[in-house]
Amino acid sequence: MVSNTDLNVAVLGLGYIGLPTAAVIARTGVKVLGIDVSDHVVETVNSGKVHIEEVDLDGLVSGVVARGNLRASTEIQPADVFVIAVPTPFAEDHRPNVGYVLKAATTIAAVLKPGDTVILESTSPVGTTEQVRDLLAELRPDLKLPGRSSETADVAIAYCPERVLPGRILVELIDNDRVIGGITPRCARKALSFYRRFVRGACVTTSCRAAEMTKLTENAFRDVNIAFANELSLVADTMGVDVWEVIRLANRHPRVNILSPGPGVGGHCIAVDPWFLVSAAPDQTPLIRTARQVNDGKVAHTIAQATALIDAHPGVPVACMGLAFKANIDDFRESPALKVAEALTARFGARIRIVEPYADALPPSLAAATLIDLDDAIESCGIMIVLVDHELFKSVPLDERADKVVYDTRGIWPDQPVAMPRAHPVRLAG
Ligand code: SAJ
Repeated sequence: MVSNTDLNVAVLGLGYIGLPTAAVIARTGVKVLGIDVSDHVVETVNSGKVHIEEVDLDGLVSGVVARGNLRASTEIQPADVFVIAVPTPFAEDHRPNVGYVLKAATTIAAVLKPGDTVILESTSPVGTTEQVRDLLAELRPDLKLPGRSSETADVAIAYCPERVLPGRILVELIDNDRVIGGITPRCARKALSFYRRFVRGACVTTSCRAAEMTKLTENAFRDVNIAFANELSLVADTMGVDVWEVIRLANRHPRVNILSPGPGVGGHCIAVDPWFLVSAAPDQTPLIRTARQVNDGKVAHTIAQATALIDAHPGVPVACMGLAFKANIDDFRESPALKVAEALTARFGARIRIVEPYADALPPSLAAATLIDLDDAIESCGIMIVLVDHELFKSVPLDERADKVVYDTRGIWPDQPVAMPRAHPVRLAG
């Protein structure tokens, strides 16, 4: 096996997954070139800094850049292993867009040589790895590509989905098990030998199609389970029961493990990936589709509840607690909290105060609101709407909020005297 110091790896896409992946590989002594289309990203990384917030990533990146093991560029160079970690968004009709993946494959085609390995990590619809193979075959007719004939292929192509949780990325990149799907078993074994260099978790090999579907299945599983919790919260509201208590009690059953309701499901994964299954098999996925609709519908429900509460207390300043899509991160993409804050700001204007420890300024959509800190909110706001379960918010003791009107969508203050508006009828989104 080639030693780490003799291996050259190119990581295409230096986002939330690509940059931590590139840095973790570079830490093992491998020479890593990070490719990104953004000059800003490339310059930031080359100066040893990071353009995204992730626990401990800044120190890691500055170290591997200083040692010369990680470098960024907008231009591809030859490498032994290519890792594609670009976004796979979906269009208005929820169909996945694999355009960035195919563009990355086109970039790789220019420098691909016999012996190389190409690994797709981006969450992708089933069949995308084969699509990458077909594109490479078209662009490089001089190379023998896997699965197209019985001859031994010149290059290996595999799919290995990332599974890391924002906020724990550097730990989970090393410790999580990995599913490695090859176009052929030989491809899978080649990719396996690469992941073994830096992954401590078990690495399991399979076909690329099974690996692609596994990734979508994991996120659809979580979405369906959150939808169950969100639906329960609507039922409990209607019945005047505390959903958090019900879930706590039900979870004492040895085979019940209900997740937490919230103001909706955000982020760029759980709210997106289930649609890849639905759009591939619309007639077979009523449950997965409905879960998406229940979770999206929870945003509108939260807005309606909060609006009713604010209307019932004219003139009282309102603290919207949190904008991030989940606790303790600075990521606001697809954030239900942000959507709720936007709707309330559009309606109530300057009455809305935002508390978000992870934001330095408010986005233009919240221009009419004010960003204040937690102490100011406790002092000045009679209504508190908890949208994110940041640790900072959990630490507010009851005596500092006992006299507030609270709408706690995350269940962080179980001791709060109840002050919820009446439930609204369930509406499915989309
Ligand atoms: N949420 C709830 N209730 C819960 C759990 C989550 O409302 O009980 C909400 C969160 O507040 C957030 C959204 O769901 O708005 C998603 O958060 P998350 O923590 O469930 O997931 P992500 O999007 O940060 O990361 C997920 C993870 N997938 C699974 O847990 C199956 C991660 O391992 C994946 O790598 C990531 O998606 C991805 O990139 O696909």
